[in-house]
Amino acid sequence: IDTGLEGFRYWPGALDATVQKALVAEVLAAVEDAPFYQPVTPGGRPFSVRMSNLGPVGWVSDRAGYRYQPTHPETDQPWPPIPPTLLDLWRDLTGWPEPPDACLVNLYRENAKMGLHQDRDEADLTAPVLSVSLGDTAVFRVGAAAGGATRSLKLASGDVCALTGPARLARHGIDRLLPGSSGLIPGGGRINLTLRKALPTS
Ligand code: MD3
Ligand code: FE
Repeated sequence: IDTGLEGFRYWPGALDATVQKALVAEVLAAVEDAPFYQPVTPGGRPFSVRMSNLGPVGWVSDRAGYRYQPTHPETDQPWPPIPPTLLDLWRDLTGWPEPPDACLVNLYRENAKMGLHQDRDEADLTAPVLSVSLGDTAVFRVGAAAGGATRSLKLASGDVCALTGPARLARHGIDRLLPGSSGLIPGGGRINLTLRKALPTS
């Protein structure tokens, strides 16, 4: 598919049903020690998406702002490690020389969405972001960093995309889910995994 955005790479159906099931089980087991929580924006508005993280650092948002930190904001424990399956996928699909140090786990239940935004909290904005969609199909919106028109694209379970080069600062968001489009996630909905390099390369 052509999103009209250079650097937006998309692999529909990259993960088959067996791999998707195993990945959901692996991620849900990992987040038993780092429960999903509901962050608030710096302005104090709760996100409709629930979040957790895996890896050396995780993305958090609260009254103090957006940042990456090594511990869960509610348990104060380190985030669980990123499963090897995801580290392999990052290496195979991005070819980036260093492994990711952050995996944000976004849980969308039926009415969750994510407003249009840019991802710019990472130290090195030349490193790619890799996104894995699991569960219900999402209506994803993406447009150029500079603004202007956006395009809508459906992200289904097992789809993977990488944001590299000029697409790295693209504006993007999730308008809505297609509820019940997949039975993959216990309790329903969608899990999105985003793998990133958040810390500066030392
Ligand atoms: C385009 N997550 O966590 S993933 C996010 O489905 C985020 O949960 C969405 O946006 C989700 O920040 C979208 C696809 C994605 C991720 C990062 C991007 C698209 C992107 C970074 C730059 C441009
Ligand atoms: Fe984003």
